[in-house]
Amino acid sequence: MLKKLLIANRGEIAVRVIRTAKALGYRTVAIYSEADARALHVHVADEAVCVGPAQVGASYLNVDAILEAATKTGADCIHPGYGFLSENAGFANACKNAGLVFVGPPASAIELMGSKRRSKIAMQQAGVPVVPGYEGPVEGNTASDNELISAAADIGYPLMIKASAGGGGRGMRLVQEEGELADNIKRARSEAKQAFGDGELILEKAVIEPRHVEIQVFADRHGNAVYLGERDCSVQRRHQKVVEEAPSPFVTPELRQAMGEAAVKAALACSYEGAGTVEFLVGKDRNFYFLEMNTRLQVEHPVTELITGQDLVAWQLAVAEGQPLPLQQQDIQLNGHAIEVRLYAEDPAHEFTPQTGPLYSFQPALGEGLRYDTGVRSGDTITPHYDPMLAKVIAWGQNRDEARRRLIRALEDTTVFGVTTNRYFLSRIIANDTFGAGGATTAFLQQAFRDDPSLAPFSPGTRELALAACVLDHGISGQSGWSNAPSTMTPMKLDTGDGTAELLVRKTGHTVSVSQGDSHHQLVLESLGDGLLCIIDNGVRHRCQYHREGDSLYLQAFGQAWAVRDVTHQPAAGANGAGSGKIQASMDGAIIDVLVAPGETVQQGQTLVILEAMKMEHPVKADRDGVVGEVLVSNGDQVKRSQLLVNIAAGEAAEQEASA
Ligand code: MV4
Repeated sequence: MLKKLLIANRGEIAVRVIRTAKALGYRTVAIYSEADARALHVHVADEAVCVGPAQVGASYLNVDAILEAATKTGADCIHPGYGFLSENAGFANACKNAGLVFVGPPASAIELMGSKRRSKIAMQQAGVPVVPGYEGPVEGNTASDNELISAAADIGYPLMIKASAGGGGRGMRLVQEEGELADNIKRARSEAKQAFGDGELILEKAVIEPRHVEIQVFADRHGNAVYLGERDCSVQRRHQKVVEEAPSPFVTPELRQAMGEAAVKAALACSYEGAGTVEFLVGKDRNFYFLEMNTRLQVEHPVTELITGQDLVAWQLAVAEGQPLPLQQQDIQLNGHAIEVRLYAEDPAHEFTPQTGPLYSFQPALGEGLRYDTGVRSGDTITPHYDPMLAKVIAWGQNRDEARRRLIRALEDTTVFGVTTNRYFLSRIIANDTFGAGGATTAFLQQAFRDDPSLAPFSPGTRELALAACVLDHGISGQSGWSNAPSTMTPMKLDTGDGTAELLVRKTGHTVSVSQGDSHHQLVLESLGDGLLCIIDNGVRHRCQYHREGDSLYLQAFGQAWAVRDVTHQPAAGANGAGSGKIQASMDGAIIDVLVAPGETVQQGQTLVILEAMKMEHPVKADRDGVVGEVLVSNGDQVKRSQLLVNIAAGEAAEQEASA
């Protein structure tokens, strides 16, 4: 019988695990980095131990400090969550050696599934369908370039080269024809050596426009294994999952059973224990192929929980205690449909750049069939140290359309003020016709969704600016009531992020008339208070939510969110809205490309360097026209947020313009 669980993770998954552990009567211990001292997961745990400074490597990956925290608090088991140490065989072993129960599979299973080459060979031997390809000799050495080249002739094209140690799309290359093969093998090998310290490669026939369907499995130490249906995670962006749902709209009952039985075979073949996910590619013809097995509880486990009515963390703890699985296969029933989206602090209009800063207000919209898994609350700060996921928003319905409608509603009513989010992007995906018809493959976002308006910056129009002016005007005048005497036209300047809007505002009683050049809009303000207000626009009442923070105003209405800063009383900005030319890093990261040199003439908006942060590439752009002065970084440099990267001086052209 286990009594005290240490959660070796942070954020929403730590909170999620603690919730079930407490419900089952465990005492809970959180760990945290210095940056997370006030985080929600620390707050909800019974006890918490600091395991080091903000950097991931120095805290949430610090095995010695984590084991010491367990010893010090008397924990008898460790839940690794996902990411961090969750699929680290060395950590699973270290727990065991320290007399602690690792809530997860045996180290041997983690290790096997960490190798594409070895896992594919093992799965093939167990009778699990794998993508036709070449894994090299069963025993012994890694395949040489020449062995791979001769194997490719039998596989045919297009084919994929994959790093054996890779995963989640890393170390993967698509080869269209024989002429491109040798060169790609060389590059893939050196990249894999660089990235994973292991140049081992495999080849696979490419499955065209596949769906990503994964099976949730569970196994206990008594030799039982079951599957709990599938999750469809086809909607991805650069190998990051965006939407996950269960069941898959593409999977028939027959296919579900066949895939489920194959996944159970996979678990039994590696003496699995606990929660696991077997990933498959599914072709248009509904053939399915083993891809990899994830030996952890996954981010998207809630959709499986909602359609099975089971608590997977409770199952994990039961299995870790040595109990048999709570249910047998015939007792596992699927009910209704669940869809999850990952709500991120990121900017879809600027290559999904992660956003950092204060989260002034976060109000999840609760309601029938809705679940939020989150690790943040109003008042927290989103830091550059970790993944900027704010919450998983999960909707359940009797059927897929009901789940979709509830999820769209939840996204529309959720407010996040302070950081830009992908909220609108997510609701547009769920509302999309191709997605609605169940037709989204892994190519969906790149194909059907490329020109969606949610990928462009939202420019508030006169109606949106009039609403902002109403709220700001009320605040500035500091009146508690409204005067019916007509006021004079008041000029107002609002910084909308991509320019300054100049408005004329006239207030008469509750009616506000706003002019922006030739454009006019009249609104009636019905009530105001506590961040919620009602406005009447052309006879229709609209709900509006807002948050005021100094000169800044964050707004959400008409299905959109936007922010303005009141700059009415501030001196004018530089000409053409040009910046200072001092280009800084917007977040901590690594420089992976430098595209300009000193003396080069650049234009506002031109990409200067590429910054890699949180597994994504971010172009850093010129904020003015001019000539590059200094370039203060080079390829491979680690940089801190706000660090100066490039200096741009006003060039000849810019000077001439200014003097003209
Ligand atoms: C493939 C494939 C097509 N054929 N393998 C990408 C992530 C990694 N887990 C495997 N991936 C793929 N492997 C063969 N033989 C296409 C992908 C793929 C993909 C897979 C799942 C979800 C999204 C994807 C997006 C692009 C490519």
